[in-house]
Amino acid sequence: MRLSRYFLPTLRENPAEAQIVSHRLMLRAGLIRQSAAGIYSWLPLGLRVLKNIERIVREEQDRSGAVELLMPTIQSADLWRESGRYDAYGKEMLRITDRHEREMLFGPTNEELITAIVRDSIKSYRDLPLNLYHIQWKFRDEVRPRFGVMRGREFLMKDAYSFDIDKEAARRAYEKMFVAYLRTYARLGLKAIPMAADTGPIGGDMSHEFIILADTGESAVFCHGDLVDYDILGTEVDFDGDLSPIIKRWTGLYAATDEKHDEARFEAEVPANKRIAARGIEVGHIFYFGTKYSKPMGAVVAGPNGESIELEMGSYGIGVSRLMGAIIEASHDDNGIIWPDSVAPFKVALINLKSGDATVDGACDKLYAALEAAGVDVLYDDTGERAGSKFATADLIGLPWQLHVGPRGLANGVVEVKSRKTGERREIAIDDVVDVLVKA
Ligand code: 5CA
Repeated sequence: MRLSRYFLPTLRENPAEAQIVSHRLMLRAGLIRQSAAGIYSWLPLGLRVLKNIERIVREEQDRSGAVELLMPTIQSADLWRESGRYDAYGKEMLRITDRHEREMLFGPTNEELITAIVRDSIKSYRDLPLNLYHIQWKFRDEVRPRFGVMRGREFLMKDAYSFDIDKEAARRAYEKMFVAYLRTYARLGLKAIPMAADTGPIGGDMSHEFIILADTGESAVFCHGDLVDYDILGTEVDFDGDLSPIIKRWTGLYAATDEKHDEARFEAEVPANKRIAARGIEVGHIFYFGTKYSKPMGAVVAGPNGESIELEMGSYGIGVSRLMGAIIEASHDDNGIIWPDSVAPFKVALINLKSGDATVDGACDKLYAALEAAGVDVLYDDTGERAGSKFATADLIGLPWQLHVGPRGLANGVVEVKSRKTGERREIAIDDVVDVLVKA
């Protein structure tokens, strides 16, 4: 992509309304714009990151055996009356009346709708287990939307719903999601710690929140320090096999959110030098709630002996749009964002240090074409801005690699490659640079 033909409205100054670094950087780097309190437009660069996060979330859901579908944003109030949550949900639910005076709502979550779909579609225990998910916009009329996409009113969530014949099968479904979540966050370049959590309006009796430690997080959390260094990507995972050793490892050490915290246990189980009492960002939340929805909604199947069995259910959420803020909180410096490779909107910022100079323009055009041909995503800064301003923009938007091309280097047959993460700069022969960046 040529920057001259792109839409990247960056801001030089810190926007006054943004209190935390991720919100400031998302506005400054031209990723989002607010359209109303807690409601954002995703500008082209932000949308590319959002799609990348979504892709990784999807790949890991699919790998674990969950199946994607897409449910609508607008739901019927009648459905929510079946579970009793229409009145219980309160002011957070955005209620809408259509032209026929029918009561509708903008979905804050989807337990009722998915339960109705499954209830009306499957009749036998042979159709189980089943885990269905979608990635869809939600609306919650939060009292205090804040911190940009961290606590939005409209936000993108991945929500999965598992249906099983008994508790044991439901526990397996829960474990699969637990491990899929660990893999998802690790691939996003994040250290997320699963912590025992409260179930709130979703309900149920087993629940974990996945927490990124960050001073700007809204939750107070407590955990054993060793959990921070646990690594899932080095572990072989067989989703059809026994996942309990992985679950035991991650739940064997103390980790709890504020609501579940037990100070006496914390002090007894965690040595003083390993105690972490910190703040965190909740990037995912999983629940097992048995028959809480299947019972009132009549979601049953015939068991092996023809008996009627209420489905055992769980639900599993990932805050897809919130994750973008969390990634930035975890990965930035004074100059801007530092995207992990896996979600970066482009891999390379190609910077023409002297636009208008025929030799430099020619070399940049060639490199741009060669990189694109090699499958490398490049944002080519071909604008007439000064070099200093181009460097600042490249640092702000945080692409993993910068390729600086100027007359002095070209005279010696070299270009400069800079790593955004380490700041390290290397001169590389112009003929080798495409290869180097493909492999980087
Ligand atoms: N139905 C269940 C699981 S599918 C559910 O709704 N769970 S939840 O309420 O915990 O939300 C799931 C995830 O969505 C949270 O862990 C959080 O990462 C994200 N989330 C929740 N509220 C917001 C919000 N207002 N803004 C941004 N992300 C949010």
